[in-house]
Amino acid sequence: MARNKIALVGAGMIGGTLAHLAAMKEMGDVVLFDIAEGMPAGKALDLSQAAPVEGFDSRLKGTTDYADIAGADVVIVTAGIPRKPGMSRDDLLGINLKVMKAVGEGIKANCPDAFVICITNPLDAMVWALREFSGLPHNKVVGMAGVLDSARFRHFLADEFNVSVEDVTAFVLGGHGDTMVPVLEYSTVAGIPVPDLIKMGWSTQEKMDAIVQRTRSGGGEIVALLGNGSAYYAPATSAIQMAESYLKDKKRVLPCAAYLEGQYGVDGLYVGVPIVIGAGGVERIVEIELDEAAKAGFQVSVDAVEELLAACKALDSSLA
Ligand code: A3D
Repeated sequence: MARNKIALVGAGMIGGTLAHLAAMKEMGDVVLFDIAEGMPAGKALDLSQAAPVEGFDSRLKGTTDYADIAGADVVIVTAGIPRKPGMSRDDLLGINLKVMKAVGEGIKANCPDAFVICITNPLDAMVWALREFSGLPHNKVVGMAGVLDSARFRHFLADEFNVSVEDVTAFVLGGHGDTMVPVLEYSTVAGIPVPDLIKMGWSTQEKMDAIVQRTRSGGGEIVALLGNGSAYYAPATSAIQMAESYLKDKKRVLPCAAYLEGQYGVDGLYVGVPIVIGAGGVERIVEIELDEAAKAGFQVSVDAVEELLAACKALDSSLA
């Protein structure tokens, strides 16, 4: 059986970390594509030289030629520019939209059967644009944000409750950004919902509210600390979890930006919701009953995504 092929479009901070993780997990052979000359080949060579020490047999190649991503089973897209301190994700729109056009066309020409995971920000708009430019079916193009946002939420909750991160599940809906909706009622420690834990005296509503707020601005906190760029370890690991669920047909239930066609009252947008990822790509969209507060929060998020799509359409007439 041939090895899987994983193409990473964008070989920067997240792209390099993705290559390292994919190789260490022997998920398949890895192609690092970037427009920067030399850099993807340098990273591929460096990682290949880690192989004898770690004992992984993935083959790694760096390239500036789209032909090298031909036949990829999974494509993870980080091409574009990240945030600098003081920038919002939306400030990236104009530049990254043009990048999505080039990447979408590259995917369409070389690996139209791939499962595509977009990470480039502003996420919910870029995944939509990438799908439009690539012409791939909606169930084969998803955005990574919810796995990361809920991992941030889980980390803060585990820290507050002083329990293992493994026993904390968290639920985050909506767009990636300040309008995301962490849902406490569906966030648990070993199955016990957070509101019950508050009743049990494990924490207070005030502390939970502060954690929700810190989760919403979790990316910005790291941007401010790094001073030059945005988070990359946790974003990479989150996308790898999604890729593994597809390649191994694990059918994980993961929060991702998925294309909605009527679910949650939304039609024709990519928004963060729980989905099942298996060999068929997005195999199911999990539609849960939301209370009034979560519904209102979700709507704010949907409105923000709609605004970004309108901006994309204004910038590129082929999207209108
Ligand atoms: P960075 O290290 O700058 O890497 C981006 C790479 O893209 C660079 O190596 C560029 O040379 C390359 N690139 C630019 N234009 C093209 C092109 N047309 N084709 C191919 N490659 C190109 O950034 P990063 O890896 O830190 O972040 C990548 C993206 O992910 C940014 O847009 C971030 O905002 C975004 N991001 C998203 C999340 C989410 O949770 C959604 C989290 C963190 C970062």
